[in-house]
Amino acid sequence: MNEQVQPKKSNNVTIVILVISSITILLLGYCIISNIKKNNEKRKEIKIQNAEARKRDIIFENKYNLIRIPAGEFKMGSRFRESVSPSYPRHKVYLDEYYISKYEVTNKKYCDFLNKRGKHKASSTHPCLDLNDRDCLIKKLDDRYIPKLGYDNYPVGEVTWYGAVEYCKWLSEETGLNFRLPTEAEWEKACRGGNDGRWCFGENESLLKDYSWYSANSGRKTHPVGGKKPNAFGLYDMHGNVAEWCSDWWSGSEFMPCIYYIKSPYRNPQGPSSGRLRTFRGGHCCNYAISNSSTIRRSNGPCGTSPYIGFRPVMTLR
Ligand SMILES: [Ca+2]
Ligand SMILES: [Ca+2]
Repeated sequence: MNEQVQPKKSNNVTIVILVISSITILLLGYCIISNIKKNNEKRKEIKIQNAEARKRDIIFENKYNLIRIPAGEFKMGSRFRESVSPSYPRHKVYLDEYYISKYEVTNKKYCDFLNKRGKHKASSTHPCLDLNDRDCLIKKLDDRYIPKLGYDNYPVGEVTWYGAVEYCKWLSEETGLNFRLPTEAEWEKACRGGNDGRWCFGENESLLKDYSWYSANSGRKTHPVGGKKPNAFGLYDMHGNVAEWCSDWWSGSEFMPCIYYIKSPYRNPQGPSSGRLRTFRGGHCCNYAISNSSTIRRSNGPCGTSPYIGFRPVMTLR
């Protein structure tokens, strides 16, 4: 009797093991397949997002001359203490994504703004533009602001910091997008175009004439925007032509390290919280090569004007 029961028991155990193994294999298979499915869906979603972002970038570039600067880290400031500007010490900075204008703002665009506004005052005390300066390339004729003959496509100069800020506010209202002046960090990252050197193309000074209107080739005059080579991001005249207002209060004094650079926050630095002067960057058509570098920093009172200080806006999606 016993001899017959023994094989039946072992058969049952085998069946149970087989059933459990099959269920485990089925479950494992299900997990693997659903994981592959999920990964494929994620990849598809990223692909769609990237395609949409590319489409958006093309629209922004074609419609508003904006170039996207991807989020990420860069090294800000000069490697060495230099006598030309307090751009030391070099420090790491992380910036969120932003868009920046391919060109300096022109007299023609600035006239569009002034004509919509109907006056060249930012407030009762702050002018947008030093219209009475004979160097100003914009004039008022029969209540209309127009560029002086032949200067439509030249960068606007004689513009105050307030005038640059007001233009960005107007552009935001016109387009429904969020325009403002760049921070110094945004300006410098855009200027470098991924290059750690003195200029956007590296250290070879003889190449500067291809990228910049500066003392050696400008005749001490500004020139139409976009006339030289763009940097690696596709931005024109970051070195020279007109220097460009930034949003930051000024920190620094000649021959000294920049105090703000020593304690600058790592993420999206906005500059000192208060001050007397505003920063402008990039050098201009009368500056020597060394003063047209990616790190050159200067300052002026927010109501100060010069034919050689203009600006370009940035735009952020958030
Ligand atoms: Ca410039
Ligand atoms: Ca002036």
